[in-house]
Amino acid sequence: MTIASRLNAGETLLTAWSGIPDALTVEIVAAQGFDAVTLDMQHGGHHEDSILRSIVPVLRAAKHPVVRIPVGRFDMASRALDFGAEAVIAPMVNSVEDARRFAALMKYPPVGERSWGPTFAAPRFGSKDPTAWLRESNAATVSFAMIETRAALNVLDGILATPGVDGIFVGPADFSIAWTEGETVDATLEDMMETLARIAARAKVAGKHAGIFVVDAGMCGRFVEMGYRFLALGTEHRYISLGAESLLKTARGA
Ligand code: 3PY
Ligand code: MG
Repeated sequence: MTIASRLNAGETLLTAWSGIPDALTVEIVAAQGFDAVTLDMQHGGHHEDSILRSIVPVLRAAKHPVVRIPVGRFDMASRALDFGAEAVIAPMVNSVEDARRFAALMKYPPVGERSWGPTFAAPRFGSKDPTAWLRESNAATVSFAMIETRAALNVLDGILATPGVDGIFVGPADFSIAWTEGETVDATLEDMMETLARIAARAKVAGKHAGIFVVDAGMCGRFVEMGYRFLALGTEHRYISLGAESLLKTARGA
């Protein structure tokens, strides 16, 4: 099962979020109960080499590898796919032209302009037939355009209508900064929840997937109710600190 087929079947998937560019750390994260592991090149420390090496432990744990590329580096979307990523998240897609360029590098012709060379991806997924790979890749990979500014919100329907864009992914931290015009950063801001619900509803009407980064795990149910089906819970910093805190509490009898 690919991440695409599971999302198409209406499943709700939880992805871990990794910013530590180290395959051993990713191996530990991938062994937890997540459905996917997202390797973050935007704010996390992941880079080409760590992505190349970290996808292996994710696949070995039977999880879906996902990559968030840096802002505007749509060329990295093709590379992440060539390394074996099943989905790519592009941050700060603020115009239909951004969406078009992102989709172009995610999809092979005739949808896009992705160049041929699945050097690591095809062997990692056991494919020996290049034509089958060419035929199947566009449907088997998921492109998520991030909606996290007012500019993106204003052209949401255009982004959703862009061929090759399979879904949107909301960045609620940046969205809260935009929403409050720089007054605050609060990914749980009540004031913007109605708009986040509307974004998921518009994605559904357009037949596209909706994902979101979740800071407060207790809000997952609410986001699922809104229609979000790809939920990110991060990051290793939190996994480590929450684990240590819990152990210490137990040890000290609190
Ligand atoms: C945001 O909340 O702005 C994000 O980009 C989540 O990683
Ligand atoms: Mg963001």
